[in-house]
Amino acid sequence: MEDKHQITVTSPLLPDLDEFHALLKEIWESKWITNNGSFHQRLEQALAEYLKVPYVSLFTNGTLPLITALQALRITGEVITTPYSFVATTHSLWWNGIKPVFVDIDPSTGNIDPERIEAAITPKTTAIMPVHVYGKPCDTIRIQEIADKYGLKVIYDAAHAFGVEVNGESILNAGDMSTLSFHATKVYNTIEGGAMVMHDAKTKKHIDYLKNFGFTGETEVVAPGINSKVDEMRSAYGLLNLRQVDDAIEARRKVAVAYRDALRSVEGITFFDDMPGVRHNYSYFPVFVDKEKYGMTRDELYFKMRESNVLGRRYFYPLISEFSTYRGLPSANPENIPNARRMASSVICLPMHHALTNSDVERIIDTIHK
Ligand code: T4K
Repeated sequence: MEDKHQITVTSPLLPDLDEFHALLKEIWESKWITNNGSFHQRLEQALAEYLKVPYVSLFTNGTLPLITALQALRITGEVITTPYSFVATTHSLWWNGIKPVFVDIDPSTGNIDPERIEAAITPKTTAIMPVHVYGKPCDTIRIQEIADKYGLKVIYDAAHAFGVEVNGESILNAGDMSTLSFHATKVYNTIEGGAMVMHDAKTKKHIDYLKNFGFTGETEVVAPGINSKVDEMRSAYGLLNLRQVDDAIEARRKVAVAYRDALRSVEGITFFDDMPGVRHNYSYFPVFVDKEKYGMTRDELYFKMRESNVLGRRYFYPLISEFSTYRGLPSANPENIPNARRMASSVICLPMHHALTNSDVERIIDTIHK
């Protein structure tokens, strides 16, 4: 009988249960379960080494470091960002009372188009918040040039960019700060989790205060902080997952190669190729459907795939600028963001994770070939 099990867009990387159990036993015996425990400290250190960055501060998800980075840098007024992302990017601005200003994307990468940033700068602009969408690196050099020229801060939403390097250097070192998501659906996960990457010890200390209500000691609070402390169980889980993340990325790379080999000849289906000098993490595999050439709309293909139990996802449709909270903003005007609209209306992210089998990949490709 034909196997039609569900193939989901992703599947979490899970540590070995016996190894995790052994660490849980250690935590139980120590009776120290949260508040900067030893596993928490070890994970921050291990991540800084793995990611080739000077400092990492763990957070309980990928949204709170965005909100906290804006607080720490005292960003106000207007921030230039992309509509082509997960809604948390723009929400972090809204939670800080900042007005998002959407700038269109570069269709060759899906990332904010640096050449359109200057036109969106006003006297109220204080920062740029780009996103390395699907883990594809933004043009960080050009963005920094513009930021320096206008005296703006740059906070990268690097939720998708775990382990991504350009010419051997971590993409997370760009800008003033970068944030990561370690959600279950990401290349590297701590179930729920996230992190902020910063350049110096002073900032790391300040951020560590902010994620602990602003406490600097038992009786002193220096800022209106938040609670985003990661517990010992998730930290131990994260240490175990870090050991297998390279194998997971390699497994993902093989899936990407198989997709590209099979889909390059399909008229009306396009995708991104690897960028020279970049260590990709293959966090997502978006394909773009041209309805004239493919003979079917994106949604027709999407629902046809679902009928075969192949559950791709339309990340990022609708655009953030189309949600009710944001669509009244002047920069949400569809005429301002034609490339983002085109991408959002043509994208399907194919299933992409470490545990896909060859027959899964064949089944997925078949649904597109048919
Ligand atoms: N910035 C960017 C650019 C982001 O993409 C995100 C999050 C953030 C910031 C914020 O970071 P976090 O605060 O979330 O850490 C997912 C994730 O919830 C979200 O983390 C992610 N981006 C976003 C792009 O996707 P959903 O609602 O699409 O996930 P869900 O629950 O539908 O899961 C998708 C598939 O994954 C399921 O069909 C099966 C599989 N799955 C999922 C979970 C949760 C599993 O197999 N096991 C699981 O436990 O949002």
